[in-house]
Amino acid sequence: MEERPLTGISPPGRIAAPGEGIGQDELALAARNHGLPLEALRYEVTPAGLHYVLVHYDIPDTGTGADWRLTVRGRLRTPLELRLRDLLTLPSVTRRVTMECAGNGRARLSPRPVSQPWLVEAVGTADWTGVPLRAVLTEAGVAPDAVEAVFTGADHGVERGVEQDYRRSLPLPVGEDVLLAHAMNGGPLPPQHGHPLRLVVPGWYGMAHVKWLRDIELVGAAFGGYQQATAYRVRQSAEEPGEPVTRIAPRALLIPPGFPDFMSRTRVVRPGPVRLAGRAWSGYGPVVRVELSTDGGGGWADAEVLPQGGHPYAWQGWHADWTAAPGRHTLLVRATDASGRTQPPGQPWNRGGFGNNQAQAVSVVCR
Ligand SMILES: Nc1nc2c(c(=O)[nH]1)N[C@H]1C(S)=C(S)[C@@H](COP(=O)(O)O)O[C@H]1N2
Ligand SMILES: [Mo]
Repeated sequence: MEERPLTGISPPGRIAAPGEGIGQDELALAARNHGLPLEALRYEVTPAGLHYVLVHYDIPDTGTGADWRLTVRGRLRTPLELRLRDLLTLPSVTRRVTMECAGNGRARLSPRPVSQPWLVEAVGTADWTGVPLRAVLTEAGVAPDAVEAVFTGADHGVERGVEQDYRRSLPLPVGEDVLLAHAMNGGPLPPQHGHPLRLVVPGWYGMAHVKWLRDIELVGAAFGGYQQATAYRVRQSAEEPGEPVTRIAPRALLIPPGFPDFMSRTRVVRPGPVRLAGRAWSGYGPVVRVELSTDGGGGWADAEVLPQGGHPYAWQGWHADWTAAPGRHTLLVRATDASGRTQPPGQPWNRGGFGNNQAQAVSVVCR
């Protein structure tokens, strides 16, 4: 359905007051939308149940998926109504893709935009199997005056006073890497990850990867829907139009070394050699450098970065050796990609809390 106002239940967009703690509203979102337990960075491919989850509204009831239909319509030659089983007969490809929520890092911002309060854990890597979107669009015959494809999920809700289906667009022509994915890590999509069909847009932040995909419409003008023109814009003030959120900024994360304290999550390591390792990724090309500081940013040394190994959209492993001395330490890590983008020491602040890729800091006690 078309977006329409539904007023009286949506709180306005809000920035937390200085020193204001995480509220019940943020906790309610955090308890639904889980992150990657950071020790799971050890897996090259994230087991599906450990992959981060973000769902704006409810996980829709998609049944067994047997009756699922994807409609393809708008500015094209032949409108299509594809049953899932028809899609499954088309040639599929599998791509290893690192996906990250654009709001990752939001809860570290000061002042904090009030929304899903991610720290750094909204990331995961999966093997997505699906039909290249281009193959379906070619079959439908895209009209010359089509400028964008609009993707609609089966989920429905209200956000900031706008009742809507979750809906996002991509400019045409779409990349040859974009998939209509029907499998994750070799099995059917789990309900929370878009069963039975989702879009996968390698290199882009999560919001573009529309789950529970039921409709694609080719349109002749830029899509101005809520998730495109109101949400997911980088802006300093509520009034400015801002820039759209698109590709993933570089980030490196550490597999937490040693063992944790339950509440503070401070890490404990023993004196002597410690292997530090983690993953690094960027939506702008391969990571070419990972640097590590073991003294809170005083000095930096290069870690060894593993090559992409045939998976251009997946994170890369990295490691470095550290000789831990008794005491308290702050480990910092930052990635630089082939485009020259890197991670700032401070926070790139914006009202939505998008793309905050400031270098990760990990507190370690050695004793
Ligand atoms: N239909 C639909 N698609 C969606 C969303 C949603 O709420 N509804 N959330 C988006 C956001 S913001 C992110 S970060 C990713 C998360 O994908 P995952 O839960 O499979 O990790 O899905 C995207 N696709
Ligand atoms: Mo997201």
